[in-house]
Amino acid sequence: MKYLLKNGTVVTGEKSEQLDILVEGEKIVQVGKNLPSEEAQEIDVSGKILFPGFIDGHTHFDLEVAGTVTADDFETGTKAAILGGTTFVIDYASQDKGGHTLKEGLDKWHKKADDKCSCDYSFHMSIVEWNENTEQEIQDMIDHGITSFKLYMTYPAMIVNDCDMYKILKKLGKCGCFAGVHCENAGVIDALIAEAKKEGRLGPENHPLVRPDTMEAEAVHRLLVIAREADAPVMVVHLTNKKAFEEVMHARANGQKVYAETCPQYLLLDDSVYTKPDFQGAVYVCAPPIRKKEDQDCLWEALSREDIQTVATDQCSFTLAQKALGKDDFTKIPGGLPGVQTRGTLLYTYGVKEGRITQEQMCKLLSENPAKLYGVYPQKGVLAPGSDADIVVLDPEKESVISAATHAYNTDNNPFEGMRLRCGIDKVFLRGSLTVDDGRLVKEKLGKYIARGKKQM
Ligand code: DUC
Ligand code: ZN
Ligand code: ZN
Repeated sequence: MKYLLKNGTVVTGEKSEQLDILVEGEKIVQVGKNLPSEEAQEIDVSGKILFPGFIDGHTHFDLEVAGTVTADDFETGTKAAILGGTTFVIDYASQDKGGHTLKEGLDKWHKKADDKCSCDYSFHMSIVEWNENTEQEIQDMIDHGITSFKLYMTYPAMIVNDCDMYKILKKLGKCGCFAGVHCENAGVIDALIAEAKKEGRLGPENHPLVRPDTMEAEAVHRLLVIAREADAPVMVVHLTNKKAFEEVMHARANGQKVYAETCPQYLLLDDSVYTKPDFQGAVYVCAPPIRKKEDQDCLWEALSREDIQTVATDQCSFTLAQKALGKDDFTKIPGGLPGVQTRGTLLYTYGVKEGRITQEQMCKLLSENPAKLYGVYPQKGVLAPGSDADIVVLDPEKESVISAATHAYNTDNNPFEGMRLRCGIDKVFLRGSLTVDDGRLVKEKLGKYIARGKKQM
């Protein structure tokens, strides 16, 4: 199929220009002014803004958390993603503790995802322990196109000790790869949870109190000291607060290569959500927790200075019935929020339209930078000849209100419920196929596994 998208505003990380885009098969073949249509189907996109397909480098679909499984799997989750303009997700696959291989973990995640996805997909590999085979296994992952990894500094099933962390980071650094790290101080959080329980404080309003910003910042600091010793670049994933951000900036000032990711919930919500009545605070339970207004301000400023490289979602959704598993004990509430459907429209509405970031910066945060970080640039992340025709046609005039009654997730709650969107995703092309048209999903399950190269950032 050949399409000619006429007169849209084509955005890159550097500039926005009114141009035509010619798509043939899966690729963009030409970008320019007044391109002749020849036998291509012409689509008038004047007044629309064209972004490279958004890339979400942080999702959890079909993941077991706190004795239950996320409400959205790869099928429902990637439908929501593509409706929101995300054409490529990178989900976190995980090794199991107790002598299991990375390959076993990866095979498990392929089984969850293969043939079910409505957008393209890949995996980061979570490494939970080090043994004599880990170096070779990392190389095998890289050969399979898995070039980014994840380490957890919390959660009993995933936590890596400092010794293993050092060895893993050092190996990744030598390979030209890096790990995204979940930074929270597990030991102190356990102690704060024990105190809360002893005092009979069992409601969701206690969740942010037992996982304070200082304990995220401490873990970021420790990670960066270890990464320095290992001579390895790292990414702090889901960065939430000012103190943790200052640790990142401090390490950079010392010459370290540190990437940072944040998420819409940390930019747009504050910790008052945890005090909502009738157990509604449970909807917002995620780790790290949602922070304070001053932390939001810090994160927005960091985006505008380009000190944070990407905005991902940490999509990890549960129904209210699942959240109610923690009705009598907030530590049993499965942690996570849905987000893949509204990341782009929220960032455009509250970032670009409110003058906090430019649309070119939005393009870097959602498309160009993750493509470079995760080794798929310029196949993805840019609207240029030779690139995959992953194209988001955003309508800057459309208005809507986020609601669980209309969203595509398999959940009955939405953390952004009631928030106004001052734009809409009109069309999405996935490798040249029109998959979303007039805001509706018209083609499903065209997503394929994308083998990735090494970072280019
Ligand atoms: N945090 C969450 O809230 N859910 C899934 C994983 C994570 O790190
Ligand atoms: Zn995490
Ligand atoms: Zn996560």
